[in-house]
Amino acid sequence: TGQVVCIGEAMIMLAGAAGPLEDVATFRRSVGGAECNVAGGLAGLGVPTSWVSRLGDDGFGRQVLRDLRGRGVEVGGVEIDPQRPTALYVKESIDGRSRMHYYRAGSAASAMSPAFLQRPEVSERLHGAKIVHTTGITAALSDDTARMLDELRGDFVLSVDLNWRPVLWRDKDPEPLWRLLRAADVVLIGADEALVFAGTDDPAELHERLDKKCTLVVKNDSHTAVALEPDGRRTAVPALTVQVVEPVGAGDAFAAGFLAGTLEGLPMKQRLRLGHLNAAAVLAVPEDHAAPPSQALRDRLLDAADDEWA
Ligand code: KDG
Repeated sequence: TGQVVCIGEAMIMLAGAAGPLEDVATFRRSVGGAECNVAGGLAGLGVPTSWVSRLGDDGFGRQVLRDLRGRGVEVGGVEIDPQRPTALYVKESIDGRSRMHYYRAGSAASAMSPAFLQRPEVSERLHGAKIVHTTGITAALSDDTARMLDELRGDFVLSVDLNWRPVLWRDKDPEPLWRLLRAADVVLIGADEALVFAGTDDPAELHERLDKKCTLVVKNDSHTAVALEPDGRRTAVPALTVQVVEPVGAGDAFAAGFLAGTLEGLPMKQRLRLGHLNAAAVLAVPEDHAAPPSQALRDRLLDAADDEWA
């Protein structure tokens, strides 16, 4: 089982030609879901990784398992729900911008609860993990998943990506998400979503709001990523310049690179570079995940002088 365990919902993603959904005749199917994108990204970088979750007993669930296994992710901790379905989401592209439409209420994964963590297949994976990664999406799925995350503590580094999804929080109190963020050892946040969620995108202020206990990474899209550590150290690394095809999933790829670098014990600057490098690969494709950058490119760019980097 994995050095990293990712826990959260996978969805089948359907995407078609640009234009309003009512005009799109055919859709291409792939696999999305933030934590499973991170799991695939880590496995692609050679990190033994497990994804634990729940799926429906349906073709889409089997497709998720096949896809993740094919990308090298260990899935022995996945529970199949005989009744509830695997979730779907549809990506609509209008004027070059993607909108997500979720079909996930009452899904198999939304029934994850504290009891799910007690299943032997799940608890043994959590006990063996060095890092456990989840996101604010999982906190929003249901009261059960929010309660589950309150119990997700252990002898591992807890990594949380904010992944603020306003539609999932409509009419809901975000307090469970604040609890999760405050319990985390690593917090990853996009500057744009920080502004909406916390009312500020200032890294120092956000770190303060999280009691300065975690390593906080604030990513400002195409510009820079700033890491603040509990001891007050600050490291900033500019993003690579890339032609963006579709941005969804790039944050997950960044998280995978950053966490892989953390496990390798790389200095903070290289961790952030590996995050950017991995994100660049996903920015260049329409899917939510992509093949990892080659080892040769990694070796060259991680150690490049600052003026050769970006
Ligand atoms: O981070 C990418 C995810 O947003 C995407 O794969 C879909 O998990 C998803 C979600 O809930 O938005």
